[in-house]
Amino acid sequence: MASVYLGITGDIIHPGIINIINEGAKYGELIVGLLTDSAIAPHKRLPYLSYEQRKVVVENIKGVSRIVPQQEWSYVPNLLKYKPDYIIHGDDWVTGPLSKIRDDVYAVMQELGGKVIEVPYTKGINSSALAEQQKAIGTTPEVRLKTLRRLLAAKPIVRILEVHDGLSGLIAEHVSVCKDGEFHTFDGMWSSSLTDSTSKGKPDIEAVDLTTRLQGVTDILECTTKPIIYDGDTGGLAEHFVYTVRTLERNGISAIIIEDKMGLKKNSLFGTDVKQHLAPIEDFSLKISMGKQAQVTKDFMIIARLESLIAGGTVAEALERAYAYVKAGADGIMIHSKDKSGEDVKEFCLAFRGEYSHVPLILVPTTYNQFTEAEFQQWGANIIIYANHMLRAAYPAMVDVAKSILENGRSLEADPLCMPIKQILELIPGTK
Ligand code: SPV
Ligand code: MG
Repeated sequence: MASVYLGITGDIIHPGIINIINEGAKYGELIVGLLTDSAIAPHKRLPYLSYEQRKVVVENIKGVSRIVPQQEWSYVPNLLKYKPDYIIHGDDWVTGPLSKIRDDVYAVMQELGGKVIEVPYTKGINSSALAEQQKAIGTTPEVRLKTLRRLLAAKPIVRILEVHDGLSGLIAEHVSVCKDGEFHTFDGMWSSSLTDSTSKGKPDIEAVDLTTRLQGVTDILECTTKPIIYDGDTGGLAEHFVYTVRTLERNGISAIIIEDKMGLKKNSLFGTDVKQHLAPIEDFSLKISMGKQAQVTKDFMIIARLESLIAGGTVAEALERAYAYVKAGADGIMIHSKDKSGEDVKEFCLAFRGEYSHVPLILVPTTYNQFTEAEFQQWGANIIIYANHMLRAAYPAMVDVAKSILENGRSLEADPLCMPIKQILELIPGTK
């Protein structure tokens, strides 16, 4: 019997997919290459269902003979492995970002002496449009919370953008760029103490309390579905920190990052005249382990942030602390620095990776931003946080408009600097 290969995500099953399965089964034994999370995540949104859940759904569809994992975005490795007589695909790949994938499939099927079947795309329904509609419905705290760990398992680099209100949350949720045939999006959001306090006209000294900050986070939760990493400053007293952990978990926040500073906290990027004091290793380790014991879910992450390099310490000192914090239960390590060369962070990352190959490493490259995500990946980093850019972008734009109105005594000249009224009325998804 002839064999037919069909690669799918199998996350949202709709009539278009059933149609292609029915068509494929007419040609012979239908092998479904089910894309794994790590095959999908660098190119598209992470599926709602895990691989195992998707497998259960798809193997119960009439016409599917067997399921094999497709570990790569490209079909080629599986085509070479299973040597099907046919491969079937919707004709939506003729143009657009999938056309390169199509060319590769044609080349390999020719080599194998097989055929490519293209079925007309089912009009009016597709998984991406359904996923957009799903976004409008929102998500649950439980699903959102888990997503960060799933992303870490599925993607070499998890890309996080600072958000400080619903509007910036919408940007992190929806903005995408198509580059070299691939869609680039942000994977999640950073709730920054710096931008939360700055947007309230306050200094970044833990003066905005958790309850107030959570009001802002709630606005973000209401209009987004992506995971959130919360900037927990020092975490406060260990006895208070345990309550913070549970409050965040209840809200579906995926992780908190706490920094090992002591006394009045100042923002780490301030000038060198601000002396930062570090907490004793034992005290900070205890705070981490108390937080870990307090959490209710297994998915919430407590990430330890090292301020050694900010405080003028050495990479060796930072490493000593990092190892102690991992032993205390930290789910990840954020190394911070304001050195523009990035050399200290790189040295830290490479040494840390030598000791712990899997503990997530988080970087906040505000000052050493000449490096790309691909380079940070080579250093062994897993999460890159763009920690303050949405707020920093908004402020000068607003000042320019305010000045233009003052200079001209009217707002006509400021119009090109502003979003058109029509666009702002349509900005919020679902507005008609
Ligand atoms: C923040 O965004 O508030 C941070 C990161 O803590 S940094 O400002 O770089 O210290
Ligand atoms: Mg902060």
